[in-house]
Amino acid sequence: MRYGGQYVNVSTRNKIGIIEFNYQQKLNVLSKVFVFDLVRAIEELTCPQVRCIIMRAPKGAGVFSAGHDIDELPQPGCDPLPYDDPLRLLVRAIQHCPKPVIAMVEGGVWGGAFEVIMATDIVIASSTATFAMTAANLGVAYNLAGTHNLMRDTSLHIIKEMLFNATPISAQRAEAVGIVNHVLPAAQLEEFALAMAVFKEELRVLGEANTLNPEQFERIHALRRTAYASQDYQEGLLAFREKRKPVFE
Ligand code: LCV
Repeated sequence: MRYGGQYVNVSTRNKIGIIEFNYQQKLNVLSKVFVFDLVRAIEELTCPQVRCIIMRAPKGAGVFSAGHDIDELPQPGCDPLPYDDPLRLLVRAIQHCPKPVIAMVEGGVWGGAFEVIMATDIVIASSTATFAMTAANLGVAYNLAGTHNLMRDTSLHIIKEMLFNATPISAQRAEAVGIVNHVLPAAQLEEFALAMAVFKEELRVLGEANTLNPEQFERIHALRRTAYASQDYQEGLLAFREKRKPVFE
């Protein structure tokens, strides 16, 4: 049984659905077109014949995903990362998928892609994988819903360190702090991930039990709009395109 869109290769093996990224030409950045194919693949694999879903980059990938497509980031002054932003759509599709989703990680995981793998149920990484939250390099705060998810899913100290430093941590460090379930040599990754297939909806609903009140939400959103309207955000985008370190005010 094979599905697939232009940017994903989807197959099934022993009742396990495998979504392999096919967007290396842009380092698997979470562009609208790529996310559309990923979400559709998850929907198509949410069927009786499939017990569990694995998401992966191609074998040997140096970059699992370079995160949000910076070319598609909101322009200054408009609401940052609205509800229907591709990154938000993909995270919700994974969280709401009734099948267990395993992230099988080789290569670097950057920015929004880190939240994507944290939205999955189990993370298995090769020993050379790395994980980085790099919003600070663009002069912005990571998006509100994403930060809330990460604070719920990871140690607050670790998330603060990753957000403040905006530099990659190793697979070994990620395993030690509970971000990654297992670290294996790349050659053993596929066999291990396939062997691990697993109840989910109850844990998802309970995990979302704590909420923000409207005033708290508005206050945080006002702060975020300030960041996105800032000169630093402009400088962050420009520095990235000019391949130089940003000089923030
Ligand atoms: C568009 C890209 C990207 C990219 N978008 O190859 O976390 S938040 O809040 O910031 C959130 C909004 C978010 O997720 O933002 C994105 C966070 N991602 C990053 O900070 C990763 C940025 N990319 C890199 O650091 C490097 O590209 C890595 C280390 C991933 C790969 O380095 P490498 O030397 O192998 P290049 O840097 O040369 O990139 C190859 C091409 O991909 C583009 C990049 O601009 C370059 O394009 P050109 O060949 O046209 O110069 N590219 C890389 N990442 N996220 N485009």
